[in-house]
Amino acid sequence: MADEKKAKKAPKLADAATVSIDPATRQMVAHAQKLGIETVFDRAENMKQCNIGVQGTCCKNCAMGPCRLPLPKNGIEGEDERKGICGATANTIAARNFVRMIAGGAAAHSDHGRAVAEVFLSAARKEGDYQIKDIPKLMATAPHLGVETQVEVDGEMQDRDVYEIALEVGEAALKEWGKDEGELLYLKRAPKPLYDKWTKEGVKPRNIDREIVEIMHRTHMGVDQDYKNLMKQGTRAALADGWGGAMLATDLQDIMFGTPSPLESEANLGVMKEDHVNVIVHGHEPVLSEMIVAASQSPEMIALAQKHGAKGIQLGGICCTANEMLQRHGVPPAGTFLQQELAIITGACDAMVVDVQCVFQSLANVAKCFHTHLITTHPIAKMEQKNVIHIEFDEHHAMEDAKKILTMAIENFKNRGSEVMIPNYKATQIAGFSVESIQYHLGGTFRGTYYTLNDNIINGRIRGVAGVVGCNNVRSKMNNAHIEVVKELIKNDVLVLTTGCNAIACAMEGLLAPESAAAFCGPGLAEVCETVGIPPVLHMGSCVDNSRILLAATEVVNAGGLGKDICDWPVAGSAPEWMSEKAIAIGQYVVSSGIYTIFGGTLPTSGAPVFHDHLCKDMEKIYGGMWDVEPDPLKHAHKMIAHIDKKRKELGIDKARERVLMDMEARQAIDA
Ligand code: NFS
Ligand code: SF4
Repeated sequence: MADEKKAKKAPKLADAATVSIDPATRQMVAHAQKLGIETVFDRAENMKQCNIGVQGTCCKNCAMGPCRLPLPKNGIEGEDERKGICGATANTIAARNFVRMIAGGAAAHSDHGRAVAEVFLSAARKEGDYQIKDIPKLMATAPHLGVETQVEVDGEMQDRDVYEIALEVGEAALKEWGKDEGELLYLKRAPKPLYDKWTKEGVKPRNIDREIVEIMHRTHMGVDQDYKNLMKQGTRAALADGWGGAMLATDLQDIMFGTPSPLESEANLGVMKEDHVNVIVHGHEPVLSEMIVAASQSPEMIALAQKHGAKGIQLGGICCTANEMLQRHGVPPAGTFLQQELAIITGACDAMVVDVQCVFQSLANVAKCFHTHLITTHPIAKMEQKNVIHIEFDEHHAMEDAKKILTMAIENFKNRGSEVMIPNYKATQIAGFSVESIQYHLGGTFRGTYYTLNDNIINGRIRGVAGVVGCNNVRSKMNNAHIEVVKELIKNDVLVLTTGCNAIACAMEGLLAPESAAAFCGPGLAEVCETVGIPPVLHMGSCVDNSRILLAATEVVNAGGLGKDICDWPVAGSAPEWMSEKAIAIGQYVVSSGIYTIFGGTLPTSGAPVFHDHLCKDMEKIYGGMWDVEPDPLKHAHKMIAHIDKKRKELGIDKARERVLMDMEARQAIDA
């Protein structure tokens, strides 16, 4: 009897048939359940979300609490009298939590940037295995960091030595994290009216680290208790991310590893190969993955793989490392954030190598059921489980480390069990659209400009542009919102720029193939895509590469004809399935750069309606951009389209679109 009482209830299982719109994921979740291996989808069934946390109104910033302030069932009548033990209001608590999420996100992106800057410096000093590859990008970046690219010799200007420039660029970049005076240098890359707004509001970041630390101070028990003032600091730290840490990460990575330009690849778990050594690289900093790519292409490693009975080495990526390896080398993503466990459950993953961010600790438990080596590589990201191997990756002997890791994977090939199941699903994609390559593609001229893009927006063939980005979240059907939102946008002639796990989701659904223009687009966008030869959804990289979207938005302003600031032209942002603190940091820097930004799922502000309105209404008056939230994908897309149409009207280009559509109808009638 006692034993019976003690016997635990069996955990619930997810319904494999409905976890995702992706067939590979459904197949693998069912397979995992058959093998008795638990995945994130099953755990979500057994872990109920806390309703107060979802509302953003739980405070545990001191040991008198936690204090919980849920919205009363019938809403709030009259004055909101909810308060914590110290008297903190729901607005204060939600705002403190929100800006702490910004701090977490900005810290993650920016610490990634700092690590890249440190490796960059060692490359500039010719110390390690990394080089300065993209000299034009170095030359273009240097002036933004106050570094001269030319020097006067005998009255004539001459180019300076590349490595000398790189050294100064690296030093100037690193200073951005902790300089003791001034403001972030990249802020001046924004359109002047935006820069002036930041000045007027007093939100220009001084240095990256300081803004994050100040959030931790202000949100300590009993400091800043005014949600508007808290959000000013939230904005400052978010801008330090978007126009600081993340943008520096992108620029320095491009200089070291090459600026992406379009290339063809594939996506989804089906990129793994049964007769190859499969190495999955998961995480975020390309410093690691660049070396693994290089090592995997070395004749020595390929020969070793063949000696061990494999045909070769197949790399695959998960999360933003996938996007980094894809955009520069065409290495195919094996999946998004929610597919990380599934890559191991194929039974064909000989090693999974991880660095930082978005890595499930459950990978260790899953790896235990297979032969897979799970290898952590970063000093700040280890796992407690005993089966995890830690090989610390160091830029000074990066190639050696990469070869060591690959050798372990190769030697593990023979240990695969009988349970190998690689789902037979993958799609073709074109990825790697940087600001520079879009300029080239859409410009169509020798020098390239954004004028052609602007022209097509003005004449109405392209209704507007949307950045659709961000994570998967197990609380909704995987990829469903991503794909519905993107499809609805392109159907309505909105060109989509994508990064992060949305980019991988779009690739898996074939939206990044040029053929998707004819299949899914409205007539205007289809015409432009077919003429220029681009897909209607442009893969712009990883999440730190959202900085590319900021700069592309700025290029549009600079090309002319669409207003003087980012908030003037028809552009919107979206994260349909967000989950990470990084998404909140990105959301806030996009909003305070003037862009209407809508999230799917829920926002942790719903329990504090006044604070919520500050984000969704007041922000527009201050920065021209604002937050919004809408879980229904179709409504979500149409809110973005409504914003785009509002901006077209304000610019006086709403009629042009009607004319274009009428012309098209006439032409189609003749064709028919
Ligand atoms: Ni972005 Fe990249 Fe994916 Fe979300 Fe995680 S991988 S940094 S945080 S889950 S998009
Ligand atoms: Fe409660 Fe105030 Fe302490 Fe937060 S800081 S836990 S609201 S007493």
